[in-house]
Amino acid sequence: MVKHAAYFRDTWAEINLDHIFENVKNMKQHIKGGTKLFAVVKANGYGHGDYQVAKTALEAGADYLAVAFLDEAIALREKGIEAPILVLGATRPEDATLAANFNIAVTVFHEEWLKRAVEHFYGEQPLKVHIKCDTGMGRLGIREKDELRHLADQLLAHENFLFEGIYTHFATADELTTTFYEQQLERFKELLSGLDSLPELVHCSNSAASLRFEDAQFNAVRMGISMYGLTPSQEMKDILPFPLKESFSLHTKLVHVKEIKAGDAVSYGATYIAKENEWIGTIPIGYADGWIRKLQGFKVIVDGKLVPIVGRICMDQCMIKLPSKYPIGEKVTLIGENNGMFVSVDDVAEKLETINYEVTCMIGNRVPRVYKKDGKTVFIHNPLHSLIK
Ligand code: PMH
Repeated sequence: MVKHAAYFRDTWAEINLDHIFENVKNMKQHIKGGTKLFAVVKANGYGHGDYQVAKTALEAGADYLAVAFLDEAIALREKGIEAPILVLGATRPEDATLAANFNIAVTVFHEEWLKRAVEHFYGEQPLKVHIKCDTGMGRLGIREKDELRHLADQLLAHENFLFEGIYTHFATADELTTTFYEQQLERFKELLSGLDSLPELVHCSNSAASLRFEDAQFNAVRMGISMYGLTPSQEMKDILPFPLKESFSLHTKLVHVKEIKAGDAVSYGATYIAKENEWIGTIPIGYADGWIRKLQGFKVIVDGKLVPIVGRICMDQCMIKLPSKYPIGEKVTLIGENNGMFVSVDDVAEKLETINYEVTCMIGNRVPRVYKKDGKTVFIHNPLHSLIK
């Protein structure tokens, strides 16, 4: 029988599950005893893979999962995740029954939603609901105390709805100046003070606040970026209470190596012209994988050396200038470690004038995820096909 590889192009992202495990464990130890931890695995686990990250986070002590949309929650259920899941974004009231039947908690932030959900509801078990308060983010959430109180009363009056949690989200917890953060926290406390009783879960801290502020922990925190080993902001890099271990790396291999002459051009637009005889390597990754054209000129690692991407990045390939002739099949690292040299997610973010969050989310699903534990491959996820493995 022919044994197939799980993917047939030598470009892959490696996800270090031990690092995710350690980051969650460290956060669990860092927060107050008894505080629940939500592992935020929306957007395919910030590009790392929803299922493997969720499983690892739960093993490391996470109590609850959070995603952005109902589809993401259902996807986790279909993959066998039984832990509680909260949808942080908007869910259609018509889909309340579906959420309840999958035992997925949803976020509610206006009364009209509840009215319509009640009309449509025929779930076999009650729907768990968290109320979202807008204390300054200006995104989703109730802003007024009276409105909150009224919504909470309505929720409590319906036996099909279980008022399980209340939360808000910080806009600036990752900034060294804390004025706006403090205003939001005060606003949240003020809103809570209007309720006769609090639900089981009160939560407002993202990674930044969980790492920095004990007074915002209430009885649960929501850990996203730091679970993946990335700092919530560059400002926070020097004040982290424990080291975060980066878990995402990106690799490919040389598929063509050639010597071009002085004056020869490389790639679309013929914008790169060799100044002398140069060794050019072609790597099979391009903008369709999320390695976008703005990364032209950025450095990748070959044999522990930083080498530049030359010429325009194509849809599926790009070219690099090698210091000398290298064999086809030589490993090229775009993010992560290669022979003692390291390019971090933050380095890529800096080049792209963006944040680390965006970088790992950008690497598309054409790039298979290879999961590592104790240095060994434990799972390969390639959503393109199932010829395995
Ligand atoms: N809670 C909510 C409601 C969120 O939107 C996010 C991240 C988190 C928790 C986790 O935050 P952390 O990754 O900083 O720990 N949401 C987003 C977002 O909407 N854009 O970037 C991050």
